[in-house]
Amino acid sequence: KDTVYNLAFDFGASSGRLMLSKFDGEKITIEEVYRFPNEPVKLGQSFYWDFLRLFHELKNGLKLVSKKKIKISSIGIDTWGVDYGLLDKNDQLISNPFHYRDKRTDGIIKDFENMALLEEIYDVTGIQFMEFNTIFQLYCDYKKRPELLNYARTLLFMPDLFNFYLTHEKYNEYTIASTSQMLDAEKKDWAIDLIKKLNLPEGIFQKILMPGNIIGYLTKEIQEETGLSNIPVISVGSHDTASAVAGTPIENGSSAYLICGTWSLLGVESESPIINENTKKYNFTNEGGVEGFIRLLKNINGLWIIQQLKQSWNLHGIKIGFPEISQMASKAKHEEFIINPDDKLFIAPDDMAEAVKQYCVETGQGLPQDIGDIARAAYNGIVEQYKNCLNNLEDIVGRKIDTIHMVGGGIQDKFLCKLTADVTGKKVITGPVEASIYGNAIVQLMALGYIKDLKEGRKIIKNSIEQKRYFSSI
Ligand code: LFR
Repeated sequence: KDTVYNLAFDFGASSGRLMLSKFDGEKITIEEVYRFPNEPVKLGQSFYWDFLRLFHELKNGLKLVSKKKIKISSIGIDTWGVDYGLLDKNDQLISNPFHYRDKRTDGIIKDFENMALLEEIYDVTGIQFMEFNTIFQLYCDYKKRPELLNYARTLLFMPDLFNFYLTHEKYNEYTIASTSQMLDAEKKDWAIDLIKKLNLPEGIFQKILMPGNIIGYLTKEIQEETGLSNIPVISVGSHDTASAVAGTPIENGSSAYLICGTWSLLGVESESPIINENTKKYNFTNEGGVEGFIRLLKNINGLWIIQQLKQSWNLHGIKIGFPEISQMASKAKHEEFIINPDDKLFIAPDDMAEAVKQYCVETGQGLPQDIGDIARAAYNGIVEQYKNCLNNLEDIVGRKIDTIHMVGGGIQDKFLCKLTADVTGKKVITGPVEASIYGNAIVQLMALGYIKDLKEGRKIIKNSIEQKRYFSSI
């Protein structure tokens, strides 16, 4: 069989990359073509994504591919959730998209005047309350910068925005749109009543497009600029987490997935939304998945804390990388320090190491003494969340979970994997590291008819990678 080549772009909170996926009929191998930093910009009091730079880097990646002179079958793009750009009547981008860590939504849920409406939002959307959800970002736009919404004719989430400037087609892809907290989880379409009740302009929302469809073809301008031909751009699970779940070789209903990146996303796949008192109490989310599945999961503040610890030590002149931090945490003098990663302190502190120390002191644990102690407090906090979250999940779905499939960049951290097995008491199976790339690629292959369905895609992924196992030794 001929090899099929697809391009998968995955934009993360700190970097983006373009991978070339090669499918030979049995296995998928992936090759990194281009990696670039994603450096958000503080401008005045606001925090933005540098969309123009990111689009520029996307084109740089495409130019590199075109030099390879291979026949590319399609392109798929996934990014982080919730953020969006607004276009005016001439399809011009009105403002740079805000970063979800921008502070304008701080306290918005607490201050929300209409409690009944909050209840309704959860009942209809089934989405975990987080202040950065699109619904609250738009509500801030409406309250603080109404002129912006007056000019807006189109709302596109980050992947939709890239897709639009590549193809001139406007859609809101289903999985990314679900992160907005404005989709009706049952209907898999816009919750128009909610949108009206919030006084948001319903006209800006686009047609929902399911993963696995062709969005359009590279425009003439992009073809000329990059040297590529009229390649189709495909709607993948364009929320990175949706692609990562699709790319996880889950085999049965007693397995959970745990995606370890900047965020930790822990959950199961469900045939339909589960929205009840339990999911509300535990604040679980029902995000849209590939093949119509629901991603019933909890969004946990994850390796962000470790990433920020590294940054804070590096800024203080301590040249230390992730492997050393992990190593020092595993050998910490004091193994018992622990933080609550969900505490507001850890969302966007100026200095994460100081934030961890402050938390430990304020909660009466004393002062962590060194890098090992501080890092250990963070690891303990993150893994404790995994444990609680699994308990809640078992409560919600009414069955035991015996295996956790850990995927994403974080699984290169063996201490994290082992600690997860130890603290949760579950079997941990790791791989792939590049789950979102694999998930992105198989949905393209499904759309093009090379792979039948998600199940077959996951078999191929399992066939293509090495998995590791960790067992609890406590
Ligand atoms: C992970 C992720 C999470 C989302 C967060 C913010 O990269 O997409 O799923 O909650 O980023 O968008």
